Amino acid sequence: MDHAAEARAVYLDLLAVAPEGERFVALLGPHEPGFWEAFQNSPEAADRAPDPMDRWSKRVIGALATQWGGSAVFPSDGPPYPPFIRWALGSGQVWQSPVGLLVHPRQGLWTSFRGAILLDHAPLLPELANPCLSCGDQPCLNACPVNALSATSYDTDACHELLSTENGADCLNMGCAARRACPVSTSYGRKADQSHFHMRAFHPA
Ligand code: B12
Ligand code: SF4
Ligand code: SF4
Repeated sequence: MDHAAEARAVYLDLLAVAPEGERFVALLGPHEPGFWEAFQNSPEAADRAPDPMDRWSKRVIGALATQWGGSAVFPSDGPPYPPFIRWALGSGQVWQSPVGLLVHPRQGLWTSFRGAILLDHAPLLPELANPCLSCGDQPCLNACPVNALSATSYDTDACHELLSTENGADCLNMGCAARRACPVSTSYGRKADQSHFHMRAFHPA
């Protein structure tokens, strides 16, 4: 099996590969359908200890790293945080969208990373095109009710302020409206429950 297929077997998508010095970094994100159910049925989701999804990622990506002869790195290992954004932009398979967030042709603005694996070899991936270049209306730009997102900034105060009100229930329950507005996001099939889980981590009750 190739690396992309091995990742999918554990509900992860090999989203991008970038050079890192003499080595290569393989970036892994949730693969839907299947990721959310696999996580929900995991021992980490059941044990009620903190950070279940990070612990799921460490177990599953740690095992893949051993299988592939590499070493695993995780986005929340910090500060200082590992440069996931630089790696993603250096891959030629993920781009910065007009609202600042990263966009991937399979996941749209739902793009996110559960971890990465540093390798001595580069897994081959098919070439992909930046979806924003052929997106006429760019609906992500007008979706945030408080205009918190732009190409160069993210106003977290304005975002939290909205999430604290009734008008923020939509973002809190379904996930960020800008991320949802992207037509590529819509075709990815991410469950609202997963978005709610992350929004609650970002904006606790
Ligand atoms: C710290 C952090 C945050 C902090 C940022 C605090 C700040 N502004 O100072 C907070 C808690 C606010 C945050 C929030 C979110 N984050 Co964040 N965050 C990170 C993290 C762990 C480190 C970034 C960092 O400091 N790098 C070091 C500095 C030197 O580099 P930098 O490029 O200048 O970093 C800046 C950007 O990363 C930016 N940023 C961080 N998160 C987000 C989210 C958005 C929407 C935007 C526009 C910018 C942004 O803030 C950083 C500091 O200025 C990265 C993972 C990583 N290792 O990179 C994820 C990461 C950037 N976050 C991510 C996500 C998805 C989110 C959320 C959308 C998740 C959620 N729903 O809960 C939320 C935003 C809420 C929403 N509107 O939906 C994804 C981005 C994916 C993408 N498509 O672009 C990453 C890559 C994590 C991942 N596992 O995939 N995040
Ligand atoms: S809505 Fe269009 S412009 Fe915005 S991130 Fe999605 S594809 Fe790109
Ligand atoms: S979560 Fe809602 S308020 Fe926050 S940036 Fe996204 S659309 Fe705007």
